[in-house]
Amino acid sequence: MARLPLDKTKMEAHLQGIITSYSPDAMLPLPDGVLSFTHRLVVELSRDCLAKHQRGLITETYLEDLQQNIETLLQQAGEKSEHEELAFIKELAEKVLCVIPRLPHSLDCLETPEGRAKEEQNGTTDSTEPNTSHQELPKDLIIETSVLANNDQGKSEPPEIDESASNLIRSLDVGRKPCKSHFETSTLISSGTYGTVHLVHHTDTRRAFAMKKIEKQNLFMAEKFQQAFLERDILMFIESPFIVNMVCSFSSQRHLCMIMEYIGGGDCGTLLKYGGPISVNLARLYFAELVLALEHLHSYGVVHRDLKPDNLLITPSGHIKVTDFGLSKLGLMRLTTNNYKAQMEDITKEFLDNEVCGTLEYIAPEMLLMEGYGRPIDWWAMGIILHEFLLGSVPFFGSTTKKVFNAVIKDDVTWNFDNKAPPPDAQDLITELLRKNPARRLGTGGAHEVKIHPFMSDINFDCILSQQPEYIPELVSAEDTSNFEPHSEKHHLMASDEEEDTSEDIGYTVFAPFTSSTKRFSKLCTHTTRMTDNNMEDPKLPPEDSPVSDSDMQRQLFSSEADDEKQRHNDSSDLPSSSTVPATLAQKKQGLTFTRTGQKNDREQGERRTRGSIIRRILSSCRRGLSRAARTIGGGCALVSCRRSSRTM
Ligand code: ISQ
Repeated sequence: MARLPLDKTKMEAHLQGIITSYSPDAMLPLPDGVLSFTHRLVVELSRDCLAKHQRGLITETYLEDLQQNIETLLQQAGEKSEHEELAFIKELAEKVLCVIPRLPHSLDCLETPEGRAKEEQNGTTDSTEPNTSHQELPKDLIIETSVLANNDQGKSEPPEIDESASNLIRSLDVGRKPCKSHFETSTLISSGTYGTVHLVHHTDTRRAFAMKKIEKQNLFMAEKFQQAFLERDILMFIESPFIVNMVCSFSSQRHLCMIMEYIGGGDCGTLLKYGGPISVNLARLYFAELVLALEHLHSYGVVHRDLKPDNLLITPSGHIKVTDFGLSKLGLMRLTTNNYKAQMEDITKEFLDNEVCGTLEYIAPEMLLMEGYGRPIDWWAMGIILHEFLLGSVPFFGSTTKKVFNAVIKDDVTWNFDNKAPPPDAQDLITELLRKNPARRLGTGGAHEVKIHPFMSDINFDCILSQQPEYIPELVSAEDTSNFEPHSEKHHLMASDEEEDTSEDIGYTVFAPFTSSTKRFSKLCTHTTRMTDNNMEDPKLPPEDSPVSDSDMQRQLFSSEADDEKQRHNDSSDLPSSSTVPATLAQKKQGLTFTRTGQKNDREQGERRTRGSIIRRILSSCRRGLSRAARTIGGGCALVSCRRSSRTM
């Protein structure tokens, strides 16, 4: 392919200038998750362009790709965000696009008298200096990387910002910005080293959501600080029916909080723990939905890095959504690589850091060996997950970390299970996904490799949501948490009370930009206003209604923006159909038979509704008691539980 006659020094200096001046690590994250994500991606694209240029790999096709990627990104950012900082991203994008000679903003124009005159008119003389006037933040909030690396032990800290800047940001916190008082904390759903996830209720509408809280105290290292913002940015930007939806994020006194849709069907980890392996058809469906989630994430350069059954939530209609992007990494987006064949090294060694993270049993060999890694590590995890779905256990295990490590690095998957063995095409798929060499692993060349595998031949990827899953979780209300692992009340109280008696707001200014909202949050506010204005319902009333009316709201909040995609995937409803109710998790646990009784269509008002609600609560509490008993009794469960207690690195 023809190389372009670009002035090497000029172009590289220009790109280097952009990377240095605009690096997300060198400034406070933008206070809008969508734009912050776009900002990161554009800088990553510049980084890649520079690296390719230095290696003499720039071709016309590559530049076309670059231009198309940036334009698509900007368009999507514009659709998802109404924030005025879009101008800042546009400015950055224009500077990157200067490297493409055919564009009006060619690099040369910066050096012509007209170009210079134009720059001077705009008040900028350095083409790569970010014009901070586009940002709400004062210029002194842009921090030097050195500030982030000033710790004695080599550990860096988030920046300190003076009182006046702090007051300025505080004064900008007006209007309908999300904050802690919008949500009331309820049951603890999960907890880990990262923090906790609680069921919460929106104060005005009483709608149920999930809130992930991360302790600010744990983020006083630049990498962790950036990681928390990256998780928010990914969730804010990425929209897919197979990825948990974000509503808003904010900073409370001691926590960074992310409000997401509540998905009450539990997670696949709990399902496997109590129910053992799942059927081949269900495994195929879950796996296929995961392939779509991964395809979407990878196309934006997002590598999840912690895929495991515990991070796969089951929706009320029995489909899968990926959650927990707390360890994710952002590389290069690949929206238009049809023409440009990325080199194998670009894919398999995209990240060269020596960070080994994730959950040991799911970590790919190349990461354990610190050889550089990339998107193939997610495909490796998919192989482990499919094995676990079908056999109830991971393929590489051991009683110590070292033994697991050695098994992952050296052992081959074995299939000596006789009658328990999965079908041959499933075995083949697992084997292909668990290739030790990432260059030879299925998926490394793109999700299509996995989609066309014979094990997937029954799956219609275009309307996967219209397939009826074999397992429909039982949910007695929209806020039923009994499908999740129970957490001790002591921990629950501690976790929800910890905010109470502190007047200190940790790192207010540096964490303030964490506050960000989506159009879903605006809808929630609009809904509140409408309810209050029209006096339709008392918004303070507890959610007496059936899960259906809550689900209507959920649909309004979570479906409309992804309508195109959902329609493509032909999702008729987020609720299971009332006709068939296959085995539930509770039934699997103890052979119980709880049937859903026409709740879906029962929309009558008044007394009947209140009565229904009380009955449901009684049923729910009975069920919780029985579930607990089931968990305590099951000896077999304990065995599986042992196998599933995985180590997060
Ligand atoms: C949404 N619903 C239930 C559980 C969750 C856990 C983590 C993130 C989002 C969630």
